[in-house]
Amino acid sequence: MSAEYKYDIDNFEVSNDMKKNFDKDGYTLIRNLFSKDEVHKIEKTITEGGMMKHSYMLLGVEELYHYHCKFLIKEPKVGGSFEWHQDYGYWYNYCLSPDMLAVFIAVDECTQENGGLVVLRGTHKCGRVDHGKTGGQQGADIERVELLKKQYELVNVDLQPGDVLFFHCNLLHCSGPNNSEKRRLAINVSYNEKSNSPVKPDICPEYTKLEKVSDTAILECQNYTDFSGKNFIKRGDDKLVDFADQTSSYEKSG
Ligand SMILES: O=C(O)CCC(=O)C(=O)O
Repeated sequence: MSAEYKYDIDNFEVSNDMKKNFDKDGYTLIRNLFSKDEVHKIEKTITEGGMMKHSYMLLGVEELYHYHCKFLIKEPKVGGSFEWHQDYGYWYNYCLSPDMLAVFIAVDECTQENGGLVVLRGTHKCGRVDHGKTGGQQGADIERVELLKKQYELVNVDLQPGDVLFFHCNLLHCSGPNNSEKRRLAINVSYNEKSNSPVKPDICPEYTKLEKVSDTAILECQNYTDFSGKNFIKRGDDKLVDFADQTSSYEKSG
């Protein structure tokens, strides 16, 4: 496992050591980046604020902007595996450089038991692998993944609520099904570099200045239900809709 860091709100900065680890392994794990109270508020916004109707079953150096964000829910016993893939395997269709990053935030415990992440440490250095249909999803070329598995370490990334994994868009990763009794809720936030804005029409936004908020913004926020101004991807036909414009097909039983 790569080095892990623990968040301390009064004394935390991105160190050279963290950057070095990210360059070497393709990811950096920050434990407890979100406190219990923050995680509780995030969870409440997703599960009680009405966002669930937008869910669907799963079948550094430059200025960054928010590319998109998804909440990833694996209900107990419903499966929800992700095939081996690189995020840039898809984003390549719109953005010319792999100068992009994913930030995986555990809202529930995300362990191997309930479909947590598995990464192939260091594979962000291998370039983009071809992606095609695998098991009903877009996944990385299986033959190449099998070869890479012989040379790169497979790491189970088990996260507790509030832990955050920052990972490079070319890092190969996957996750198994949730066969357990525990729900697995996470948020994956992606960032892109300013100069790497999509060059083709994309449902994800072009460069838009990212306004930083304070470290206490989540705790101060009292809005769980107003998503005005936010767009959601419409299930199935890759179109953007606003919050009201989606009929719920979220089924707890899967
Ligand atoms: O939620 C998961 O288990 C994996 C998500 C993932 O790999 C992705 O969103 O790219």
